Amino acid sequence: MTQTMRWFGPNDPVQLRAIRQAGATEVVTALHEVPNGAVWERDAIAARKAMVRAAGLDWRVVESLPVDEGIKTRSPEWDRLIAQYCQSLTNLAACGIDVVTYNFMPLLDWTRTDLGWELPDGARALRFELVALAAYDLFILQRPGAAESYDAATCAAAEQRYATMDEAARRELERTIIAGLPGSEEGFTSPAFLRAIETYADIDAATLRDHHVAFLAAVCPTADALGIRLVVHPDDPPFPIFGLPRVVSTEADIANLFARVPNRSNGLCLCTGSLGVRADNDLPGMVDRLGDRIGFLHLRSVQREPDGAFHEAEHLGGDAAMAAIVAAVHRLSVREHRSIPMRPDHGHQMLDDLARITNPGYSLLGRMRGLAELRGLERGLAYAAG
Ligand code: CS2
Ligand code: MN
Repeated sequence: MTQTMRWFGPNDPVQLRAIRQAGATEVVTALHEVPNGAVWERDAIAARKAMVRAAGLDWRVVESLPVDEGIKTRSPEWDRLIAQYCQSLTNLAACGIDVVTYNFMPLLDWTRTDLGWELPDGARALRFELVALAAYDLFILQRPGAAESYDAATCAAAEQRYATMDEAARRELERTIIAGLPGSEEGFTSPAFLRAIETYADIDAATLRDHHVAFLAAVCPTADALGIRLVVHPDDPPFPIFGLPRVVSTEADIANLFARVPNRSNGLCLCTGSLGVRADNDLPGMVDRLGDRIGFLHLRSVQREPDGAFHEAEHLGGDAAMAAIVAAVHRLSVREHRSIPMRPDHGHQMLDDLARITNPGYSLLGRMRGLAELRGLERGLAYAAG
């Protein structure tokens, strides 16, 4: 595997030098300052790449080139937005980028309800509780029809939870869920979020799948010609939230996408943390079966909890069978003679980072620990395999 770390650009509190010292050889990054949908200019890409190179690292994987909402909803702007997406791909290829990550989740990217959940050892993890999400949805957002999205027990627990929260806790929950986590392109206020949800009123899962296929059918020929792999990041969490469809949550979803758009450039960013929330996703099996489509790996683990909750576990702990996953990746790399870029996707906030301002999930020390463990695991498996 090619060891990378995510870097949020010049404003990231984690410096390139630190990423290099952590042992990564490349960063994955994006022009976060460019508004959604706008073209990434060649000069700007080249300048960012030069900055990364000057620090002794490389940049070959983009995370993410965001897909504008107008593409997901097939708005009248669709043709223009597709042309702009293709132009960005062309500019990226000219600067030596060969993998471009995106996701197709409506409105929200990854979603959590607690950004600083204390673990027994004092480190902090990201956590998702369905009951807390429902409390926000039902009683703070007050989304019409929200009650239909949850079973009776969850609604009752959410009502109780809401009643125990003071005003500050309610605002904090609202901020955590919709203000925009690092890497997501948009943040909302609750009224704006409600209006945005309305734009999906006529878009069910089947329609969103069609829109995803239409997007790929339009951009993959360009990506094929440029030698770029477009890799879709799965839904996080991998089920519908706020009544919005999510269509990249299971192996069947992903296999269906490859069947409908067979182009070579149509690929996957296999995120074990996102997919691993569902017990019915067989992660090592997905590496085996989807292998040649995998262009990028996000390696982390989650611990599933009762009542639809989960938290982010240590990279080699939790529910993801990480040794089996990395063993499958090793077999794939040998079979295809390639080194697949990977990154530790999130890490615990720990040690000196507990006292620092950090991007939730993206503090340095927890990711450095994760990267070191994953690197050691791969090295050991490769040695054992001869
Ligand atoms: C990332 C996602 O932080 C994360 O969980 O894996 O934000 C990812 O970058 C996007 O979904 C990809 O478009
Ligand atoms: Mn991920």
